[in-house]
Formats: sequence, C-alpha cells, structure tokens
Amino acid sequence: MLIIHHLQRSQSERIIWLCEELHLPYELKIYQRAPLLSPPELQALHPSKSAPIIQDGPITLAESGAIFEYILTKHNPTSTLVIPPSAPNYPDYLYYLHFANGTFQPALVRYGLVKRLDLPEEEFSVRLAKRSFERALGILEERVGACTWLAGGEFTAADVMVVVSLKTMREFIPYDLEGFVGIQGYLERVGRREGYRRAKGRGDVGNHGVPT
Ligand SMILES: N[C@@H](CCC(=O)N[C@@H](CS)C(=O)NCC(=O)O)C(=O)O
Repeated sequence: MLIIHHLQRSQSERIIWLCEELHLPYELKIYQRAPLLSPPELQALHPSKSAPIIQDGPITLAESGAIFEYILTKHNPTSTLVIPPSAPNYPDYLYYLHFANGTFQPALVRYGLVKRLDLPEEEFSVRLAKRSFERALGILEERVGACTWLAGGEFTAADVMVVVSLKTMREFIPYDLEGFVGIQGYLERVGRREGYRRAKGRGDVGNHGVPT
C-alpha cells in the first residue's frame, strides 16, 4: 500500500487529495512543522528533505509533480483525472498541470519573500516578483472564470495540483482574492467536492495551525 508522508499545511495535501479522488487506499503518516520546516524524521526519508514524500514498497519518491505522474500512471488503471493525448483539451491539461508548480507556486514564494524583506516598491526584484505573481494569478483568474475546471469541463489532476497554492499557501503568504470572482467561484466548486473534503478531514487531523 502507498504511504503518504504528509507535512501538515503543506504541498503534500495534494497527494492525499489525489488518492481520495482516485479512491486509492493509502496509509497516512502525519508530521507537524517543527516549527516551520519539516521535522528530522521526515527529512531522513529523502534527500529533498521536504514534503510530499511517498513510499510504495521499496520505492521512495519526492516532488509533487513526480509523485503525481507516478500515481497517475502506476495506480490509475482507468486513467481517472487524466486527459488523453487524443482529446482536444490535452494541451490545456498539460499546461495547467505543470503551471501549478512550474510557475504559480514559485511566483508566489518569490512574492512572499520580497514582501518579507520590506524593500522599496521600485526595487527591481520587488517589481519583478510582483509582476510575475500578478501575471500568474491573472492567468488562473481568466481560466477558471471561463471554464469550470482548469482543463475545461472535466475536473483533473491539474486542479488537484494548483489548489494548495490558492488556499493553504495563503496562510503563509497572504494575498487578497478580493475581486477575483473567477477564482472565488472555482474555490467554492473545489470545496464542494467529496474527495477534497475527505482529504482535508484526514490530513488536517490534529492540525496545529500555521507556525509563526
Ligand atoms: N517542489 C517541491 C516543493 C516541496 C516543498 O517545498 N515542501 C515544503 C512544504 S510546502 C516543505 O517540506 N517544507 C519544509 C522544509 O523544507 O523543511 C514539491 O512540490 O514537492
């Protein structure tokens, strides 16, 4: 059985949600941030020292995108949550699946870091970080304002990848979604999904909240 090593309030929320949407059995090992980074027991599992990490028999794997690909190809015989190459929205599926961790999450982290440094607004690094974050947020707003889900009409793994950056990560790097009606509606749709609710129910057990 798959083991998911889950650091609470982290990107490993995705893996629990993915398994819940696929109705895939898994064992969950929960770690608390110590106080902000991962604890030594989690760090010992993989050179990445960060969550998510999964184990599947002798295999230990880190990195959200790699774990998604592993689970979706090895443990998903009916190809649920995946758009096939023959479908017209296959490129959209691929783009948003990779956009989540290739663009949006890094842009958010850079934006959060420069905000913490409290540099002057006109500083190049501040302008660059702000511009790439706003651009990435704008891409999402436009997409989910026009389509129910990122790949189009169907809920897919791309949605499971992106949502942690729109929800949980805002507890660490607050940003305002006022006026982002597309994203607000999208998050409401996400919140109504049984798989999402089950994942939160399991992953948030004993959650200590965001460390300061
Ligand atoms: N790109 C990696 C990022 C992993 C990552 O940064 N995880 C954070 C949680 S969101 C973590 O474990 N932080 C604690 C630490 O690095 O000690 C992935 O998606 O798996």
